[in-house]
Amino acid sequence: MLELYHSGLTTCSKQIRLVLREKGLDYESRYIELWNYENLNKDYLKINEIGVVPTLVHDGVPIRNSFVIAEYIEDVFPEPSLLPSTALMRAKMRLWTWSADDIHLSATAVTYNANLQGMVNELSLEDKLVMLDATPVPDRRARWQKLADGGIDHLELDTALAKIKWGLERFDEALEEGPWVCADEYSLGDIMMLSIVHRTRELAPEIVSEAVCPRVVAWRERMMARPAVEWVYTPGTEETPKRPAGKSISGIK
Ligand SMILES: N[C@@H](CCC(=O)N[C@@H](CS)C(=O)NCC(=O)O)C(=O)O
Repeated sequence: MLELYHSGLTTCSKQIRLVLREKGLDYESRYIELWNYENLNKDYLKINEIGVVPTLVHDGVPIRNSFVIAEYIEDVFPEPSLLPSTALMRAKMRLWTWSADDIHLSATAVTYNANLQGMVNELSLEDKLVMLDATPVPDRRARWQKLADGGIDHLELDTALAKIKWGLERFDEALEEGPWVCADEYSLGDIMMLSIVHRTRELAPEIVSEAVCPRVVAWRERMMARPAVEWVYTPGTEETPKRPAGKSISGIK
């Protein structure tokens, strides 16, 4: 049995939901509410020790990290293939599945600043301390600490946006052979990068533009026309709980 711990339309959850959808695989959906830090609950940390989504549990065994999960699914369920047929193209694909994770780290700083600062401000000092104490990975804890202390500074945000733009310019070059990142073979590289491009459009739409990365703009339209992509990226197609009214730490306890 496949169980997917995810949070619906968050960047890394969409990556794995799309791999599963493209493969036509059924799974038990286990929703993790990030809004109240359910991802930091002790039970969840037993299957994902860094406290993030997604986690795939296959016959009781947890696999974490979207980059790793995507390859695992491909290994165990090879049809239809999302792996290019030559070693060189597989190397290219992995450069972009890895780059998606790398660019995502920069996107996270911008997301925290845009969407989560206000929510952290709502927590009491006591709740902030509980949340920081429950965050297991030092650099993630430091980022939450910055929010608790009033915000991520401009230099860090500007650097993160510059890194995302630089990454998408490189991705634009990688699409030269098109229509997909591995020429005519649709692969995990396309799937993992789509959610990064999608998130960038929400955070900094000027980056995903004709002026900066025209091939990425056209590729994104091709991607969105795929039935599996349309299903995964449309809000409400997968049942998700209603978002709680405000940020709280009720999920940790
Ligand atoms: N791709 C990495 C990163 C996962 C990640 O950062 N997930 C975000 C959602 S896209 C998350 O769970 N954030 C919760 C938090 O930062 O507290 C992985 O799969 O381990």
